[in-house]
Amino acid sequence: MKKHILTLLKQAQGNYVSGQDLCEYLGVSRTAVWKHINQLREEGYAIDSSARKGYRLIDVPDLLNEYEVEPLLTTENIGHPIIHLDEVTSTNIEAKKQAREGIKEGTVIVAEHQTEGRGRSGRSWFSSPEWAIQMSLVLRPKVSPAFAASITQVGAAAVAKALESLGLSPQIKWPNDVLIGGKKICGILTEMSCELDHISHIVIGIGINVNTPSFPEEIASVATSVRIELGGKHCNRKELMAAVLNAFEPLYIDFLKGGSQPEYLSICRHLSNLMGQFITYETSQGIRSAQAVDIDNMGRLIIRHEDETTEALLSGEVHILRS
Ligand code: BT5
Repeated sequence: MKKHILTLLKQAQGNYVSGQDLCEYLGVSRTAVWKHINQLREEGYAIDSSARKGYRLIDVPDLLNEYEVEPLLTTENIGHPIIHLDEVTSTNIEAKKQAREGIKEGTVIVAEHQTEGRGRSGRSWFSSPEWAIQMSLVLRPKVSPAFAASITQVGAAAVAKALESLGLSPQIKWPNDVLIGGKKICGILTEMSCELDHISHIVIGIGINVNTPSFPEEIASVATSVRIELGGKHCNRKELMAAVLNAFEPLYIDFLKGGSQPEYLSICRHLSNLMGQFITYETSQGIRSAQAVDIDNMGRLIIRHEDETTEALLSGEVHILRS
């Protein structure tokens, strides 16, 4: 109901819509309309009311809710629905919980703030309330669990495409970072629940620093935001979130088809900051070094050792050693 009222007010483009028209169009009482208008006001929508003229939308809040983002989507599945939360420990934790309860594929959980944003291997993710995008996509791909790790690359490619549409030049650091000028603008945390041959669900958590003006000291030298990279220009978070989801869907369809040259891997190879670089990576025997030479069709990083043998890394923390 609130969604319909908002749509009608937006369509009026700043003009009044009479209470009577809203009631007739929606088939509800004046009291019901008034109740929903008040709820929208509580959520941050500035709505003027006049006994004679009706209701007029004056301003919309900068929120990543379904009313603001869904109309910008061109997708069939991804982002339908969007579940918007003010504050959550971690959108991945919430998405995993809801996925276990049977939520549909394509659902996106987005929060204005995370109190315990998570990175990989127990690391933490710094979220800046109302400045960043913190969202988790719930997917149920019918592919083998062994193939699923490369889904992180679908997310990275989608974010990179969306950032390119803003005129930025992102790079992708395998397996889960998107960088600009060597600094991290986005991190991705993929978590999977599966049996041996069957994926129950995958949650892809995407954190993007959008309008964050500065970062805590511990990450200030490694982190950046869209706003910083645009020279202080404010970025519309709703449009960026929609651009990521719109880019994600066709790349994900490619992933599901499992063809030999999927677009998301071409993007990840093309934008990779590791290709040809000497890197260090962690093994159970400690840190080792090798040269990164390719990303294969399963999204694995192919590295070449000094003795010319190659190895495929499925995931892990990689650092550039020297050019
Ligand atoms: C990641 O881990 O980069 C995955 C981050 C995923 C965050 C999203 S937000 C929505 C969803 N819900 C969650 O709880 N998580 C996901 P990793 O590769 O382990 O990198 C973590 C490291 O990145 C930290 O140890 C810091 O050094 C750095 N870092 C933390 N916050 C950052 C930020 N906002 N921007 C840039 N770097 C950051």
